[in-house]
Amino acid sequence: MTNTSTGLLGSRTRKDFPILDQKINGHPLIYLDNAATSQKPRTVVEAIKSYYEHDNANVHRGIHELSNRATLAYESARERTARFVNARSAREIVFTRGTTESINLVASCLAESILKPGDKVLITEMEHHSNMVPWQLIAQRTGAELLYLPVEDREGNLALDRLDGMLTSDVKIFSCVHISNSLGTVNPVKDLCAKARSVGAISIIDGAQSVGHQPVDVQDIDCDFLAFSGHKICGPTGIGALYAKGDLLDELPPYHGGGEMIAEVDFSGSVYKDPPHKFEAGTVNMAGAVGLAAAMDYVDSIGREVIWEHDAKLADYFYREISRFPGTLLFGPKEKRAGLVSFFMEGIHSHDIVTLADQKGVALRGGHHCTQPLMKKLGVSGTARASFYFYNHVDEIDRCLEILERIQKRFGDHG
Ligand code: 7TS
Repeated sequence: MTNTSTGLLGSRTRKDFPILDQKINGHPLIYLDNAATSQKPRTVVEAIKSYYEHDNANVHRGIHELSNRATLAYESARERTARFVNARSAREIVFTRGTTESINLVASCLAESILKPGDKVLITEMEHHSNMVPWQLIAQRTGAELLYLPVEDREGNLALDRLDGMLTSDVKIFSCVHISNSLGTVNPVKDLCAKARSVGAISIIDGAQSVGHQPVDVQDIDCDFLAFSGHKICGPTGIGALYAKGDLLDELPPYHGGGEMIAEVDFSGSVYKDPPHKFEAGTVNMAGAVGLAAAMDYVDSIGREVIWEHDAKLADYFYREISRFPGTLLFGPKEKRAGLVSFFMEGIHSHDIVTLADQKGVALRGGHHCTQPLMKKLGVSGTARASFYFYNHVDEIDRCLEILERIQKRFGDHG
């Protein structure tokens, strides 16, 4: 593969990521575990440092200069986040700890307000545990039934021909991953949300793997809720968001009770603030929000169309090359995949692949990727996964493939 198209972006952005410039086990680090978490550019680290060095105070509570600055920084980050996903208003953005908390929040609040025994919640077999276990808990709590739209085969497509039969008027909630973290499947979320709407179901999209990798427009997708994490899009850990369409948040009960989410408290009860603050109890993650906004500025300065094209090219190349290895099973779509590839080498446990690759400086991920039921259905205990981001260079992919080939020859059943 030529170096030009996919090499330039990798070379241009690398200097912004000091962490990438190091040796692991005596070899240059090749970081291909971006689906788990991305690395952070200097601008994000600097923004957080500057916040703590100049502006830190608790938001909303204090009427003093630092508190005002902290409040402004926090609320500006909310505006920035709204723009990042093209929400109509910052009122539609609740800050959370990340995708997991966003989904738990919406699941818990919706359960209380709309679910009754016999209602159905439809998710898919390719959900990350964080979009599965909360619904299992909700089903137990409410007596609602949890249904799973099947995944057809190793190519990782949803059985869309089954959707109409499953999406009946009893389905009150439909929740689906945008991009699968273990398969690389890109689901047709706009169509899926339209179908959900047609039976009156609320739609929720898990955007953990999509928002930092391609343009995501909540108005275009027309979902009711979208969840995502900051740390996968160059931002810090411990911050993420839940987008909620229009005034949907007005109809939900609070999630956590505590300071910051109330307008007035009495011994007999409390009056809550308006959304989104009603859903942000306790001291919020100001520094995280500042870092998240800096991350969004950084990612958009590159352009998510460009990132998408770059990641997809690397993934296509990796997929094509590794498919030539004997005894190696590939997961996820052959075409139109996101920037990651999952694979299984006969005779080698995925954890051993990761450990052996690490000895040569390559960071991969192995295991069930928090999609254990899916792995079981596809007949493996886990896979090894290489996941890419814009700072990866095609030379790194070549080096990784070379190392994997050696591992496969030495330890695989077909070596
Ligand atoms: N949904 C998807 C699709 C994910 O990929 C992940 C994390 C989550 C939800 C949870 O995000 P969190 O930030 O709340 O933890 N995925 C992975 C992964 O693939 N490897 O490590 C974490």
